[in-house]
Amino acid sequence: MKRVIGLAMGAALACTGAMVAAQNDTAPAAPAAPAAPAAPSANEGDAPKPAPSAFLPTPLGAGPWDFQTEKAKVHVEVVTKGLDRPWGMAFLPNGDMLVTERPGRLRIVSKAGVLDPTPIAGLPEIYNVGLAGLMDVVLHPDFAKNRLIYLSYSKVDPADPKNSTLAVLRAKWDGSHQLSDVKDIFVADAWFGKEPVPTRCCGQGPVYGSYGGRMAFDGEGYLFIASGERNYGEMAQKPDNHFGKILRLNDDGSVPDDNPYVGDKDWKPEIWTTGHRNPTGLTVDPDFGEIWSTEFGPRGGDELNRIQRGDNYGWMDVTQGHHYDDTPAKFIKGEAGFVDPLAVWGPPSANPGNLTFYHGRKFPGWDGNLLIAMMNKSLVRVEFDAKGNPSGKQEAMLQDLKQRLRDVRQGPDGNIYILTDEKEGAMLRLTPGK
Ligand SMILES: [Ca+2]
Repeated sequence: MKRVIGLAMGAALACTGAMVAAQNDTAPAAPAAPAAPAAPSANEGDAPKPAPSAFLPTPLGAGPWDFQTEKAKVHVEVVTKGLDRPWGMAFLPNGDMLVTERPGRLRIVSKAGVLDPTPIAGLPEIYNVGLAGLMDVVLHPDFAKNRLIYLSYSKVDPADPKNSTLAVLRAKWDGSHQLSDVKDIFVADAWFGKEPVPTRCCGQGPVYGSYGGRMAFDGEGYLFIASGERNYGEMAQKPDNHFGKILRLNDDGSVPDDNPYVGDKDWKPEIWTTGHRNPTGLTVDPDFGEIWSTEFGPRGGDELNRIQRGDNYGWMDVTQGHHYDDTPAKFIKGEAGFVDPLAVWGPPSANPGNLTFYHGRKFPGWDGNLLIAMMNKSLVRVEFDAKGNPSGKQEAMLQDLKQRLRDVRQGPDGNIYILTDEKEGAMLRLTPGK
């Protein structure tokens, strides 16, 4: 099954350019953001200071809200407020949820929607300057038996408070307010920020951004980690580091023997794919086992990619976005040796967060579609063609909420859960409307 699909998709890649062009036409309408005076700090779509009005947060309100979308009626309700920049969520076997907050807290939200006021203790020191902080949470595939969880975060260099990197810890959590057996199973060789900061091209952003940080287990129990290029794009094409790479590890952090570059002394063995900018979306299609990722382009050039073993996704040689200082991109698309995105947005940027495949019948017409949480304040639904590629048909939804959307997941109840990337952040639940 997988092989057949793989072949079909390989053939389909040949016409990627045309599809991308088509999708540009149907890209969701993003608010026409005024050019930010401090453009590089607008990485990840965060508000520059002073903030133009388009970037100011809008209070969510109490809800609920009902929307008639193209194919389905959607009822949106607040599960909980009181979350500070929530970044990732994981559903527990009993229906409760773990939620990360970027400043460095791990919270419990009960199945009934009650936010436990006491964060779970036992996290290491977390670097939370700028867009750094605590990022994703995932459960071990055998969590019900072994109680292991994984957290991605930005780790500070004990010897230099300006130097940081992406790290992943594994811990045991017994359901209390305390983690145990906390251990880094991966620390990216992507330390950056110490002075003197190397000279970089193209007006790249601050040294405390672009960590990536999203994680996902595939059906075979391998842990995939999206590692950002830290606004040091010159490193993303170099194989001897973890800047701008997607990585594949065993559940204990060791390197699987069949990773593509194992045994090649020029490459870090954890590397699965290379040439990424800031991938903050990563998911596994439960039907086909494929891995999909979103990543931030520079100004525009945000991407949706199917992540395949050993491929090179281009950054920073190939991009359909604009560099912040208007340096022309070296290559745009169709370059030999590089994989082009299957959908691309902007400029203006859509700022994609996490993504998930929806499977079910609660939302008519959505089965098999991708849902992408966008920080341009929309939930984008991506349709597919018969070959399993994005068809070019997209729908942007939930814009009326005016919330930056960071994470989207399908819950065990078949409903859709969203985290808003706001200081006054919330978890939302989408159920079928009437
Ligand atoms: Ca790319």
